[in-house]
Amino acid sequence: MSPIITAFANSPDKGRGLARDMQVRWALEEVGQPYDVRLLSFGEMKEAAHRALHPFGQIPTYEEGDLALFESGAIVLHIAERYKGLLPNDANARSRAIGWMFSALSTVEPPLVNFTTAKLFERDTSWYEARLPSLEKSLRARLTELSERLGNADWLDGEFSAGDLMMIGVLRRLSSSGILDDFPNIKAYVARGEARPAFQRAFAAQLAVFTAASGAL
Ligand code: GTB
Repeated sequence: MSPIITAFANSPDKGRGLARDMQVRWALEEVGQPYDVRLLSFGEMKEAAHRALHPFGQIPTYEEGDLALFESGAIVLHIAERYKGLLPNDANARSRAIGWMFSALSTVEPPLVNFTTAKLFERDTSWYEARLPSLEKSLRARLTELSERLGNADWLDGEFSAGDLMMIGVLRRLSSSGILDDFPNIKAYVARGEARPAFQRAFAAQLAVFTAASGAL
């Protein structure tokens, strides 16, 4: 039986692959594991049946036999441990790759989300003009540190790993902001990830969902 994941029936990102089922789809494509998708409306995500899988009523979830998981990072880590191709064999390199997964979600993503959320949803607040420069400063500081560590390398630590997958998944949310133009090696890193055949297949699959939903409107 193939694993089943959940995704938006009609993603607000309009098929740009920014919702977090994208990372799960990408991981499954990297390891060559077919999967099924259960599409959910916003209403269905908040119903008891889905909350039994996801306490916060969100996507993505992952079901495989009697295992049910939520949290994209935990799901990608499970896939990387269960199937070959996303974590190195060497124990120390493996731990470092997992460290990069945590770093993506807990060190790089917070300043990025603070900044993008303010830009998207908080323009009308009284504090927007005063607060945005400090949010941008924090984000740029973190990107500078990441850029210095990445240097001229293709990936963060040797071969492509689940750490890169999660990091690129986070960084892609900056693609339309123009900020990555100031960090050419990070921009090239994101493009390298997006050029991977597994990414392309995952992207096409989520875009097909959005295209079908738009046609049905
Ligand atoms: N920490 C959780 C994880 O990593 O799995 C976060 C899960 C999460 O944020 N899920 C979002 C969700 O279900 C979708 S991905 N939201 C509905 C709700 O909370 O009611 C976040 C997301 C949504 C939309 C865009 N977009 O339109 O660009 C990008 C990212």
